[in-house]
Amino acid sequence: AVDVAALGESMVTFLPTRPGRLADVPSFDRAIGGAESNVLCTLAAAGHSTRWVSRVGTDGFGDHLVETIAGHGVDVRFVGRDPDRPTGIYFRSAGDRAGDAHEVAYYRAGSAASAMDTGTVDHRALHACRVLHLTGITAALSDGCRDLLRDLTSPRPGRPLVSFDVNFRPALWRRGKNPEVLLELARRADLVFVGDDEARAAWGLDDDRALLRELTGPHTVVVKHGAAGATVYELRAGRPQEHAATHVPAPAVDVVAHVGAGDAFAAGYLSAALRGLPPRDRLRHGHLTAAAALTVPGDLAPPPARDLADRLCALDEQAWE
Ligand code: KDG
Repeated sequence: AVDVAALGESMVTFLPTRPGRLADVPSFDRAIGGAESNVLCTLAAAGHSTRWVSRVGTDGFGDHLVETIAGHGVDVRFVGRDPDRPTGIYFRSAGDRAGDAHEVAYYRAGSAASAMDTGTVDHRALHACRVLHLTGITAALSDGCRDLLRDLTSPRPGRPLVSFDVNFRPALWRRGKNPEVLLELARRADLVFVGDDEARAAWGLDDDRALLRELTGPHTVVVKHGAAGATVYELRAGRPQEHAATHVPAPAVDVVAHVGAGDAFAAGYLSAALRGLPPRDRLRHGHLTAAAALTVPGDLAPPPARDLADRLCALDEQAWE
C-alpha cells in the first residue's frame, strides 16, 4: 500500500508572463495544476510513496500531465485515458502586486476527469493506501464525480484514513449548485482541512465553534486562518463534541502567489502525521511547506528538506511568534 493516494482532476495551467487583466495578457507560461496532484507531488518530494488516480484525454495536454506528475515520483498507473473528452486546462492572471487577487478562466467543462464516476476508476488502487486524500473541487465537477466522492467517503471495513480538503472554489459552484454537499462529505471524512474564509463563504459558518458544531464526524479538523496561522482540533477520546485545540501562527513570508499554498500546507501536515509527529509539529510542517509554495508564481514548489524542516520545527515558541 502507498502512503497517500488521491483522486482528482489536474489541468495544464497557463501562467501570465506579465501582470494585469486577463484580457491584456499577451502570452502564458505552461505549468501544471490540480489540488490533489499538487499534494501528491509535494509529498513525493518529501519522500512518501504516492498514487494519483484520475482521467485525462488522449491529447498532448493529458500526456504532459501524466509525464510531469510521474516525473515528480507519483504512481500514475491508475490514470485512465478518455479518447472522447479533452484534458482540462486553465488560464490565470496576476495582480500588479504580489499576492493581489487574480482572475481564473477554466476550460474544464466536459473534460475527461469530469466524466469520472464509480464505474471508471480503480477502487482497489484508491483503497490500498494509508491515507486517501480528496477535495471538494471534485464534488463540483459533475454529478458522477460527486457520487464517486460519496462512495469513497462512505464507511466500510478497512477504509483508509480519509483526508478531505474543502477547497471551495466559488467559480465552480455557480448555476444553482449548492456547496452544502461539501459539508456532507466533510462530515464523513476522518481529517478535514478548511479555511475560515471557505467555511464562511460556502456554509455561512462564522467562527471555529460554529464550524465544529457542524463538523460532527471527523476526528481531526484543521482550520486555516490565512496569514494568522492554523488551528488543529482533535476530538478527545471518549468525549464526543469535545476537542483539544492547538494553534500555530504562520511565519511571515513575501507572498508571490497564494495558489497552491493550501495544497502544500496539506502535504506538509500529512507528511508529519504519517511520521507520527504531534499536532504542533504537523501544523509547523504545514506552514513551512506552504511558505515554499507562497513564494513561487506556480502551484508547486519543492518542500524544505526534511532535516531543515525538522530543525525549524524544533525552534521555541518565541521564534514561531
Ligand atoms: O489548489 C490549487 C488549485 O486550485 C489549482 O491547481 C487548480 O485544482 C485546481 C482547481 O480546480 O481550482
